[in-house]
Amino acid sequence: MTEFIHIGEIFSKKHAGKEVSIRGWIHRKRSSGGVQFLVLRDSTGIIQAALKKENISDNAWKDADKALLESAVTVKGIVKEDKRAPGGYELQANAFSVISFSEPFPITEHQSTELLLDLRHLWLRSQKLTNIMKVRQHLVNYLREYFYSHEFWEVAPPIITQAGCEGGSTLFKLKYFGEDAYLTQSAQLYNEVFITALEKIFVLAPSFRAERSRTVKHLAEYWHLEAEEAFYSNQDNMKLQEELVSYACQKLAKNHADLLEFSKVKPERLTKVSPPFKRVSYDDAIDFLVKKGVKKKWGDDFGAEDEEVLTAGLEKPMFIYNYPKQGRAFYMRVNPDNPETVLNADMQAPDGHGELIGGSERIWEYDELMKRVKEEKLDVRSYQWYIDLRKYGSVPHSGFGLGIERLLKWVLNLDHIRDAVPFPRTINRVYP
Ligand code: NSS
Repeated sequence: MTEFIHIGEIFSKKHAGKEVSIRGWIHRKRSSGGVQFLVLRDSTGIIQAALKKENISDNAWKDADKALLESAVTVKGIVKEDKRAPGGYELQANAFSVISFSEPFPITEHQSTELLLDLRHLWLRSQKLTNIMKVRQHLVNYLREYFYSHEFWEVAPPIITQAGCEGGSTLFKLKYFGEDAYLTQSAQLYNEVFITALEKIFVLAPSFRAERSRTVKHLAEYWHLEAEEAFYSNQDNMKLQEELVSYACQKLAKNHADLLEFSKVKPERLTKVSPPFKRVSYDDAIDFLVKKGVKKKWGDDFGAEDEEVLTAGLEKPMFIYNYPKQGRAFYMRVNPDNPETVLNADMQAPDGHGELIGGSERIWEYDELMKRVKEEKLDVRSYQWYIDLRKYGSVPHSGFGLGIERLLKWVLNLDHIRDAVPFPRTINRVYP
């Protein structure tokens, strides 16, 4: 049995001058005289293999000649230091075989965005998307690590639900054995159940929004990292959020500068992300926009352009807190100091990358919640279990939801959120 090593290991020096076997895909190829140069790719990197006619069998030479880009192959050869080769090493092949020949690869250099999306199942292997997927895994890992090291329990709420959380207009409806149900928009209402058992919890799961808007920030299916914390105020909630996001940014900058730089992000940009983040009240944000000449009045929502003005040139995210009660979700606790507003906060990314987090203190008293459910004309039956929680040892609590793709879009400065997820679901795409 041949022992294969990963391409990445070759750059560790210890294999220099020795014979190794690798397997992967042909990334590029060219030939000159009696030598074929194959650039091979695996999950850990790329390396050039030089196949000299006199060093390999006739059949291997013919197969190498015939094999098109993206064919899966194995190569055995001697590792040679070579300053001219990318990465400083080259493989001088003495054996080559094809695992499977590729047909002509349909993606060549300059392709339209639409075609690349149609061929997403083939485009995912590109170095650009591979790198993004790697950063994504590290980012998620650090976010989880933060929670695990701060006494949070990871929970498993349902995806199919009858209790909409963020308003009816973006619910995906489905038939559940003859009953109406929805794909979840947020685990929040269930998260509020778990805190009476576990106090501090988090969940990472898909959320679904039937978003009609075609923007660079909206997906119909996204990965939602949500937390809920017993005995936390809105202030405590913001502190937790800024610590969480800073922790992940710092770790990425420290441990994965190579991946960041591959995506043209300077690690120092993320090193600067540390608590505290700027906190601006909704009232002050409106004043700020008005002073900048934007037509806004108290009670208006912030659109993408407003967010750009508010966050232009920031080095780290900021919070906007205490929004008008009108238009906010039914579960947000009313601000005792100004009942026209609620105790909530959104975390906005710099330079108009959009809202990273939405969070709030929750209504924890029965009568107040019942009043809001009725005001919003929600079907009490679907929410009875949620309202019930206020009857059995209810406590003040807060929580939030962070969109993983939004965070990754900002971290890597991506133009569009669809590249932060392998198979983007948007209003006009559910294939492949
Ligand atoms: O609607 S949110 O602002 N808030 C909630 O869903 C709360 N129920 C969460 C909670 O308190 N447990 O969404 C939270 C975040 C938001 O800040 C974005 O980062 C992300 O979820 N989000 C999205 N990402 C991608 N695409 C879409 N359509 C989207 N909608 C929200």
